[in-house]
Amino acid sequence: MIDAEILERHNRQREAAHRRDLEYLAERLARSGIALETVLDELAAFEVALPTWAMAAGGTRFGRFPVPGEPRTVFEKLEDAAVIHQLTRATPRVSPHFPWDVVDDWAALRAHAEALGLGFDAVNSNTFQDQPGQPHSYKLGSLSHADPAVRRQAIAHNLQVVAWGQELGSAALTVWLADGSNYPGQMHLRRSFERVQESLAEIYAALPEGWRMLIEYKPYEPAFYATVIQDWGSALLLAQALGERAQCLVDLGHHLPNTNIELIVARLIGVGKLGGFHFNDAKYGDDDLTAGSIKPYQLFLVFNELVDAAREGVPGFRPAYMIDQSHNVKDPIEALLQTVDHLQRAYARALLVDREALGHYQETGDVLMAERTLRAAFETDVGPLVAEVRRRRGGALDPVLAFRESGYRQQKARERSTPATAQAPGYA
Ligand code: PSV
Ligand code: MN
Repeated sequence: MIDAEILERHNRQREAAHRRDLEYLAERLARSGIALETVLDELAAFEVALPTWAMAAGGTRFGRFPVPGEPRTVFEKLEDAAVIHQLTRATPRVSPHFPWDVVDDWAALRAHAEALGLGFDAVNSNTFQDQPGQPHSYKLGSLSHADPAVRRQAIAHNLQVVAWGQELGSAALTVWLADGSNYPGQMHLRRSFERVQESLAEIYAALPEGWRMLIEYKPYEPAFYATVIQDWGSALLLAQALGERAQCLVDLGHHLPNTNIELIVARLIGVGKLGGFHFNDAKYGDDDLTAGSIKPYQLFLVFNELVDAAREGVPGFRPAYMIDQSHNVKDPIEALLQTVDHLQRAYARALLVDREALGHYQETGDVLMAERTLRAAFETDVGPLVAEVRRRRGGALDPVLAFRESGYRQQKARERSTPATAQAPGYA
């Protein structure tokens, strides 16, 4: 964790300027009939889970460039996650990925997290890589594999992941499959989907009380011709066939260019099947870039749908917010601090949308004014709002700068000897 003194000094030095910025914003919002305190309360409720797999440098299939002092174990990943939560006060949970995060002593891991003020979000299974010693290969699929023995192995892994998740106090299983085909004719398109459904049904039937299953979709990679759970339609078919506790997970990078993601979000909300998000951003495909770094307007429009649903009180609406990024060139901790800030800004802007006016313009067909209402919120500088929420909860006015001032990375570089591997870690 970062020394409380350093954090206090950081905030003290910026406090006067921050207060002036906030007062100006409060006055502007008041003119539009928006109460600052209401927005601050809503914004303070926003939480997003950190992915354990994004705490160390990611990589591409060409190489990986480790960051000095990056975490080597899940215990160290939690230490870094705790720093992110300390500075943002918005990331109280981490989402583990198995078997990457398997430990011998689950009670010790849970206690370690608790001591750091952290809990666990959805657990992720991995049937996209072969593990040492496993009898069957996932080269040609896992839950969809033509061979029932491979499917049984993949089902057993998912059940094992749920059991580990129970040890940690998690309540959701995220399933992402690399299953698919690289060439036409490789796989029976209809039957492979049926087999996934049957396999998922077995896992679903064994879910503990109170657990949800989140089904992720992805149009391509590593299967380049046809993935089995290709799109939100496929994920929705599965979720609907499985039952109430199965929902869809929207990973922002898992869409072909120009897909209208906010529309997908609206559709899933409409049928009660929006289970959660993997936030990131992309220019071309599954780029795993910092959320909001490429298409901030799209991120805002997604949050606009979320706020709209929350305000309306759509029954059963409680999406799990998670980050899924690969930090190939940025310091992972800094990138995550920046990500949380971007997410909070998108959310804050969505909170500022004048929904009554928007509804009126939609009803009366005033296209220009409807769009202008959205843009007015999007163009508001909400930086002071987000900073104020952090300050009130004991976080940093500027988390990235506070992190740099703390010297945490340099300290960890001395303490943790990083294995200088240039090996690609697989898909992120
Ligand atoms: C696949 O690209 C993915 O988005 C899935 O969520 C995986 O679990 C994650 O990345 C990490 O590999
Ligand atoms: Mn994902």
